[in-house]
Amino acid sequence: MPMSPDLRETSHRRLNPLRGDWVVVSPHRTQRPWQGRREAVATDAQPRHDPGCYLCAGNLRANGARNPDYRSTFAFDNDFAALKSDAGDARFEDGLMVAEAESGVCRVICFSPRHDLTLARMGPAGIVPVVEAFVAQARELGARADVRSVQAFENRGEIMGCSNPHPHGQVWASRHEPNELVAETASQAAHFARHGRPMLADYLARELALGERIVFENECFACLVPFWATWPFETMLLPKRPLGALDDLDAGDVAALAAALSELTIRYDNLFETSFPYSMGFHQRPADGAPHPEWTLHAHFYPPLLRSASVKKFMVGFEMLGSPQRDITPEAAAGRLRALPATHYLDRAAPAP
Ligand code: H2U
Ligand code: ZN
Repeated sequence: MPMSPDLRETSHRRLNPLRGDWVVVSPHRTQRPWQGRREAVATDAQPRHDPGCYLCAGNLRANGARNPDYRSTFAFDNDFAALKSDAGDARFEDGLMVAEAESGVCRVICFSPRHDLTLARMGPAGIVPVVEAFVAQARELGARADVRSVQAFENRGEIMGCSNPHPHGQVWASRHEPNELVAETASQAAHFARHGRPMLADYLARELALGERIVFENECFACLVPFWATWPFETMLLPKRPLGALDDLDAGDVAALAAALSELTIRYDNLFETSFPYSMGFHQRPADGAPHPEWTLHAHFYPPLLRSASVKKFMVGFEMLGSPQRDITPEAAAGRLRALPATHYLDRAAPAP
């Protein structure tokens, strides 16, 4: 059943069934004038190799280790790892104050030796080794007895606090499931117990039938703006066949996922004709050896930009203290992303003079 026209024009709230919470949607509010903060837009052209970059091939890192002369991707243990594997088993409990040791492994993955590239500029074939590196890391770390959950992610752009423009991502493997994963495991398990089917497979089937929040699809993956999206141009990548973890991808899935990552990041760059910032990451089943048929591998993209390269969305006030809120509807955001060209704006032929 299509959504009632009333909800398209008036304030309402939408359930996020993955997290089990709500987002407030205010479609009537998009005309609000903006006199607030504009972000500086980083437009510096980057060199192919930066002698001062700690991620470029052959360079020294901050702790004195030297990167090899790598030609494709390169993974290393984070020199300032947030989680250490030798954290021990200590536990403290005093009423409401509870603490316990948390252990893990943090790695950095350079996507390319080229300092000046981003996923949006690497092309599908160039992204295949990046997906393969995420898969290899997730497989290796997920097989460890002291790891229960593996997060593979990319934090892109100065506005997101990314420390270096060199294309890179991270993998954090931890003894405990992090908060977001605990919530997603619980909601997917509850759906599976009730319906006998994975929640996100049911969700994608419905979205493909409706079409209005689909941005694009290829043979193995679909990209959509979730019905419950919080960030203005938030998207998810979902597999069309049952996949529970990066470990389950075959060669065809890897190629299709690389193509989807390429197309999405190009569309994002085209949205405001800027190198588009975001935090993205893959969510996958717990690495506890159980089959977890309830789980569907997926990627979330959380971009901060709202209406231009220089105006970002702030999650403050009611959103920090109450619930997140959005103005542009998920349907309108999907429509805008869908209408954009799939060719990068920097590759489009300049108009004849
Ligand atoms: P971000 O750009 O998302 O901050 O990630 C860069 C990571 O690289 C960060 O976690 C690590 C930082 O700890 N790093 C090293 O491991 N070695 C270095 O020489 C510098 C940065
Ligand atoms: Zn570099």
